[in-house]
Amino acid sequence: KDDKRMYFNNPMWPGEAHSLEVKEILFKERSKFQEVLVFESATYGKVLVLDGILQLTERDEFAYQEMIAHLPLCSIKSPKNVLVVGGGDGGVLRELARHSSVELIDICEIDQMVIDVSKMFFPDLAVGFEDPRVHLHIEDALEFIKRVPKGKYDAIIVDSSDPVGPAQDLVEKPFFEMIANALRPGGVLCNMAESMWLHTHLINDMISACREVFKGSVHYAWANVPTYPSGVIGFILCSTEGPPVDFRNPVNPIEDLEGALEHERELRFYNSQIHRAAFALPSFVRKQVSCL
Ligand code: AAT
Repeated sequence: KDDKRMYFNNPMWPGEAHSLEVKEILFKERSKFQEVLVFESATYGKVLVLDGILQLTERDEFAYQEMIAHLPLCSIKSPKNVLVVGGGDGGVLRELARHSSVELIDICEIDQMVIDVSKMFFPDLAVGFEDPRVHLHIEDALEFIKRVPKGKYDAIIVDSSDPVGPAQDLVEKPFFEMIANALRPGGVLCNMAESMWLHTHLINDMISACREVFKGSVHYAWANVPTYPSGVIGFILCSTEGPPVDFRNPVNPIEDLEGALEHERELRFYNSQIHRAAFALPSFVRKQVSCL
């Protein structure tokens, strides 16, 4: 009975759980912010778990990292300055490296232990930190963002954990206001935005807050990632007032970017067709999620 209670009591997805067979626990420690766990699974490679919530597996991480990075960066011409919030594993940085127009990548991750663990167990993701354009800031993003000069970034990617724990404030309007301030006119935000099967309420709240703050456009896109709850994950894409951004049609197609496809790691999920398709929403979502 206790096992059952433990298994099904996550507030983000009560009453359901997805299992992976554990072959071996490789790392388990409590950082200042969360419990960090890495295990070798039977069929998905190594898995990173924070506070009991799966963050990535070696087998399907590319779908999430490619989408959260390229949806925003392929929606504007020649992005130069980019901020990543969270993303301490380095996977998003690895994807940003494909964009040769990018000159500066700031990353603000709250937990040094996530970075250390990624360097130890996920070298294919942590490789992202080796790019000389990357500048690492270990801090709560809520504090970091306050000091960013107005209009500094062309794109901001919020690759943060679910809003229970240290990422709680990152889905609220005050944070979005600071993000909008940190973006140039016509700059873009791509924010991890949960599952349309499980979190319509949260998605609705995030979209309404974004609509109030971002005077350009606000859209929802999604991708399937088998090991995230319900097998899908969404993204909110917003632009600030300025040159209009039509997220649904990539103006900076990845196929035309020099070096992006010939990179030593090939793209395994994202392409321009997937980009366009990601904005097509099932009817129940169009009905339940307001203002899309
Ligand atoms: N690319 C892997 C996916 C993640 S990792 C989320 C990261 O956000 C974690 O490393 C966590 O330490 C960091 N983080 C959480 N709160 C903050 C904060 N306030 N400031 C800076 N970084 C933060 C996300 C997976 C999504 C899972 C969907 N269910």
